[in-house]
Amino acid sequence: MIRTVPTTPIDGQKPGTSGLRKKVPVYQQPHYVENFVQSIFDTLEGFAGKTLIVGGDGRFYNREVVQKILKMAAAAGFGRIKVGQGGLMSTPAVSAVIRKYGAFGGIVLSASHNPGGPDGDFGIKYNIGNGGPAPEKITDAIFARTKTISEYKITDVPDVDIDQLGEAKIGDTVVEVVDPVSDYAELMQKLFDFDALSALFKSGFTMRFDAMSAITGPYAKRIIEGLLGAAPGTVVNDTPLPDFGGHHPDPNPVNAKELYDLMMGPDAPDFGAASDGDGDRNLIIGRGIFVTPSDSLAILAAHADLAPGYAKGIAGIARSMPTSLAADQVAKAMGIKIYETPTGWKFFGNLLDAGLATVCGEESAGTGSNHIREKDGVWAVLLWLTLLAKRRQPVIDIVREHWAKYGRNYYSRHDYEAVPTEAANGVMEGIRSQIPSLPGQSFGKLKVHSADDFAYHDPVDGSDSRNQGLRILFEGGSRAVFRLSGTGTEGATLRVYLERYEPDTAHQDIETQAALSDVIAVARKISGIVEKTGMAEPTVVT
Ligand code: VG1
Ligand code: CO
Repeated sequence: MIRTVPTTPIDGQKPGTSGLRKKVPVYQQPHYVENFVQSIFDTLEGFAGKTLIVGGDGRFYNREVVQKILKMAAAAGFGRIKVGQGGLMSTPAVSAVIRKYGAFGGIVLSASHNPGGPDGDFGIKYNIGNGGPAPEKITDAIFARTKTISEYKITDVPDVDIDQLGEAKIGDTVVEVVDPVSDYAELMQKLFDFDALSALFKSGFTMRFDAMSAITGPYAKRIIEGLLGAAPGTVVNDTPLPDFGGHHPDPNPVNAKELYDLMMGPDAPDFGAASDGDGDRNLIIGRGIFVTPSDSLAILAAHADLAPGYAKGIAGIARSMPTSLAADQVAKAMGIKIYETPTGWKFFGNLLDAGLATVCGEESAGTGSNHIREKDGVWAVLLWLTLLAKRRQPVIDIVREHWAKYGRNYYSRHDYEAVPTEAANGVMEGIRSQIPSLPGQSFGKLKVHSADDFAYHDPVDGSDSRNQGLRILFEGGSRAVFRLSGTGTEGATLRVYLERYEPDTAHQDIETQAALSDVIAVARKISGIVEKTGMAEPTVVT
């Protein structure tokens, strides 16, 4: 039944920040999926007879790719494949399921926060046995393999029915169609006090969870409405659709505008949240206040011990380099270590495995913990609910009290999207060339303390990752960081991260862009971004 198909290498199959992301039409080219999937299998060793987990966010082309993977994984010799019903499983759930069943690894089909649909994006990511994204050593090897591949193996069988729960066989391989939510929900019940959270909703607490027609709908519906008893209708846009119903499931105040407007208006519920395409990000909005992901990380880390899963306290906090320094203030006060890693969840895996960090987060709305090895949108919501159940205060008061105690890190990210690659590289090179001469220079009120090209030395496996973003640190705690996105599929995306520290409560209520105006001006001046890209303003400001 196994057919060996000759093929030739296809250019550009290099995994980025989080898997291989390309436009759907690129993925639809003959052999494109097969070459990449075979390259993953060719890179791995020792999986014969073992279990592989497969699931995706339901975006356009998900079902077709699931079938290809089932047939190829069977041909490669996996013993069992657990696939989510309908080909669906959120990224955090895949991670949880890999860990629960001691699977060899998993394949996540998603381009996460990138738009979906026939002209949207698709993505494939391999996760290792700890449940986390494959580290660079493996993704580099996969990429190398895509450049030499000459054949792939696939079983010649009809499509497997992935809509009915139960088991089928492809040759000797068992294909098990599983409920994508239940294992995940069970894990959440271990970490959080569901009785206390139910009591919160019983007391009249109201919330809206916007699943943006992506994968978290079934999870939020079952957990928040089903197990916690929130009112029906609390979870909106709860059916995963191939084109996300036209939503751009990147949960920020710009893309989740409907939720944002509701939360800023007179009819706002107590709490608002949203997640992204594959369910690993979270957006947190209180009545009248958007909580920046960096602040959210700091607040959750400071209160994680309220949840039974973290009752013993947390060992350390890890954040990606561009994420604000708010979490550092918390770590300092708690007397625990803070780790600063490059962007991308794969860099947290070793810290979590080694027990050095318990809570991790990124400025891009990713927060998570050692319960799995991915960021986790619904988890972050449940931890916020834990805090709200305990404190019975509005979100805005909790955030203000946090700032009063630790200082406020004003924070914003400016994205310049679809920039011609040469122009984007020109901006980065221009800044890089100034790095040696920047320290000591003054720009108005801001004096550069130090500047570098961020490199990370992994304290666990000793690996080094270079060129992970350009940092300019000013005296007093302000920062400007520049990086090129590793998830975009159109030209280049330049991300500019801006931050200012304000310990004085009298100055903690300024509008964010105004508060950051000096840093923004200096960042523009040093980078020459307006002249070099021809873009007077960023595409997205969050
Ligand atoms: C972006 C975010 C990064 C995140 C990555 C994957 O990467 O900045 O923090 O880990 O997306 O998130 P980049 O390289 O475009 O800046 V997800 O939820 O899209 O898998
Ligand atoms: Co995501």
